[in-house]
Amino acid sequence: MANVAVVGAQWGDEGKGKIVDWLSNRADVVVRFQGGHNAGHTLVVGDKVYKLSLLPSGVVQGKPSVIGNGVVVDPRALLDEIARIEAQGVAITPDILKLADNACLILPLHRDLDGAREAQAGAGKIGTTGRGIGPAYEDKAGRRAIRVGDLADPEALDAKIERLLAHHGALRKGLDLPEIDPAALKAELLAIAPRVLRFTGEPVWRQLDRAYRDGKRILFEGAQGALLDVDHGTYPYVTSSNTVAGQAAAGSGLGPRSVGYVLGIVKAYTTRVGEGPFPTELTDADGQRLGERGREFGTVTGRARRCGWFDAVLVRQSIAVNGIHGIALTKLDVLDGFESLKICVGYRVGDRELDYLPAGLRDQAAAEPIYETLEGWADSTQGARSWRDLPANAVKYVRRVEELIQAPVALLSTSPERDDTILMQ
Ligand code: 2SA
Ligand code: MG
Repeated sequence: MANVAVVGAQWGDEGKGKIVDWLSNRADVVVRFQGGHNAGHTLVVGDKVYKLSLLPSGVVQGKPSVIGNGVVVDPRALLDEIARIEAQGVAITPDILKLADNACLILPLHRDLDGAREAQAGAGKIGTTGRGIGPAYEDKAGRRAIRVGDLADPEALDAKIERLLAHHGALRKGLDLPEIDPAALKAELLAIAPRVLRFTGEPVWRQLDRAYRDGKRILFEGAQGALLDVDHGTYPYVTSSNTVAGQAAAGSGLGPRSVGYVLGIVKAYTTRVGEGPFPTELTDADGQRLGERGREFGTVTGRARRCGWFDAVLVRQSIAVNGIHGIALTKLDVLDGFESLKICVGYRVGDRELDYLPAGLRDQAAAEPIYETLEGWADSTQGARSWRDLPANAVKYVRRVEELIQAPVALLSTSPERDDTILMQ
């Protein structure tokens, strides 16, 4: 098996957790390369359900798991999550978890800013997860972030905190947030430093380079989805990181040659949480049915997800910008019992017909889907473990999806259970 990068090809929540878990069984190292605890991956293993936000899915299997430099790390959230997963009987030792010392931290002041800005924006809000992700990436790009490795250098921390607070002080004043005491922030950071630093050591890029040279199988675990990518997504209704497969290289410190296969995770219909354009959104009974049958509530914030028909235009675009070799199609069973199903094959924007999503927000919001209708199937596909178990119309749906998105279905997942996965090739 080549080194695989797994990325979401829609707006996140495509069911990456299950596929990553399935693949991490076959990998030697699992790496997160972007995002933070805004991700939410649910793993179902036997009768146990693990909910991961920041930890790479490999930890559940006891595989060496790397939080790469491209991730923004809330140290409190990290320690809480470790405690929660350990309470479920999974040991997370420094042999298992490796944290990049050049990853940037999310601090309480980032969460404050995220929340205050969203509140102030009113109807213009992004609908963020409120975890401080955006503000943390702003500070990273603004070259004033505090990084994991800085926790090991108490003396240098004062100047860094001062620099950071010079920026945040002004912002907080404008938002009526209380002033931050630098000494208190420093004390807080130093108090948790040892528990975070135990997961650091040899540079992560070097550990990964060695693993690569030794022929170890590396799995890159993406979070969110391509339509939430800060460059390629529905900007500004996006997250603040690059979520596309190219980031696997930059966000881990292993170059692009190390990624052999890009697997896109694609849900058999479409969902999104938060605000922003969504051409195939359904606000009728069909949409409600997708949400109920698909249990479409966010892992992280519990918010109900917006639901709609499969959008082949978006996914085809995603496949191009990610360089996706093949897809894992998930949650096909949610479509069981619909009399007919629609697939979006183009957009009407004013008097133009487009076969891609335009970059401008106004055009995105105005895009009217052009649909193709397919017959549904009455029988259940849930738990199907081979092609032969699928009703003929379900097979037709999958084949049509492949044609439209110009990529093969490599895996078909028919329930949250690890073993209900059909290998198509
Ligand atoms: P933020 O908090 O700054 O990243 O929010 C910006 C926008 O990005 C959306 N967002 C998400 N949408 C869906 N799923 C997300 N996380 C997963 C989950 C993860 C996954 O299951 O909850 O599949 O990896 C996620 N994270 C951010 C958010 O709704 C805003 O629209
Ligand atoms: Mg999710």
